[in-house]
Amino acid sequence: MLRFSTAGESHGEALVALVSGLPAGIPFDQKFLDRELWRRQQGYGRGGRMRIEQDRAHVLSGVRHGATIGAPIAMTLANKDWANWEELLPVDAGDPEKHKVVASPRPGHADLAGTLKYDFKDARYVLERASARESAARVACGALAKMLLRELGIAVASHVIRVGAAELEREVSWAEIAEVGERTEVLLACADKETEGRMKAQVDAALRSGDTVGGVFEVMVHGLPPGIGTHVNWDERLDGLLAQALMSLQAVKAVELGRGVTAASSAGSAVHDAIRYAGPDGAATGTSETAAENGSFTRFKRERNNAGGVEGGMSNGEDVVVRGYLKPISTLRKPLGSVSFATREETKASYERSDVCVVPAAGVAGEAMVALTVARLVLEKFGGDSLKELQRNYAGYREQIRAF
Ligand code: EPS
Repeated sequence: MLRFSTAGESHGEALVALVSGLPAGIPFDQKFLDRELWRRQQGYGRGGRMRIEQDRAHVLSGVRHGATIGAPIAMTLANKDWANWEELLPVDAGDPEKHKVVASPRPGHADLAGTLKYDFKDARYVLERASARESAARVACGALAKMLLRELGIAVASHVIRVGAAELEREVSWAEIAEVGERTEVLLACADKETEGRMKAQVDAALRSGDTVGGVFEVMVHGLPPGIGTHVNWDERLDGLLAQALMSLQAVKAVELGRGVTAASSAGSAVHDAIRYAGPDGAATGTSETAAENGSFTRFKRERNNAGGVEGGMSNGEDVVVRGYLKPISTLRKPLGSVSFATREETKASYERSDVCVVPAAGVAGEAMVALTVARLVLEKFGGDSLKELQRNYAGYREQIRAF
């Protein structure tokens, strides 16, 4: 089974990522891995921290001579900011005078519930691990999952479709979304430039007023065959697993698959995607971009994809489309009311350096979570200790569904 875990605090020495269950023989691509980490650090509205960090994954194990060897892959990502925190957050007791105590919990952050639960007097210990800095380690794990998926012709990309009140109002193609991931300068990672300008204005307004903004990112999986995930058990459904994967990201408060939200208020005929048959020679007759490109999967076609590529807890051969809705960052320059841990008096919530908008970064972390989820299910279905064995099994299944 593909498993991954992370360790590390936001201002500790390093983040640690551990991935096990990947087959041997996957070409390892350090440049790609570091570019994924770079992408997560971009975006208009990030705080001062991103000028300090330059994330790079240092692989300790599981990769030799440029390919995976089937053994667990351990990686570290150094926190450059550690140099400024070494004395404030040491592993040993250190000097209590130097501790940077977070004395009044921030509404919306993990501060209050975490201090109550772990019996701390200082929310610092909670926020250090609750911080979205942890998502950098997930992106490193997700990059490995993408390296596997691309050997099967499966790609994952994301873009931002809403920042505050500014929303993308037109359909965009897979090619446009994939292009967002290729950019060398990232503003708000929206496929549409005009919308991106309106999104920037939302961030500027929040910056001016000492506030923060949330938004929505969309992750797409392209080239996934039908039958990944299953309807037979609740905890093996692709839709449920994607929902958990995205909801587990810091600040994500809702997840939507395809047209899930508007479907709830629409007629069935307007929601479900009619099925067509392409004929015995299998020529793709669907008009949607996905049907044309994925024509080689089966002879059954769709002309739209309101389902977001998942029906009955399984992929159906169309692009998987899943969205993460982010609440605004909870650290506010104009803080909301809170209570001092020490005096129990009402006061303002603590403030420290933070971001104003992180939707593009969350989109990259979302890609990683989706890639890890899909890779896990692909490996469960097709197995294989080596990439070659996996590819053989995969080709056999493709032949089977093509002939159906
Ligand atoms: C975060 C607060 C900020 C963000 C951080 C998440 O960090 P700092 O307090 O050091 O300025 O920049 O995000 C990252 C460090 C990152 O790599 O994404 C928080 O409180 O969650």
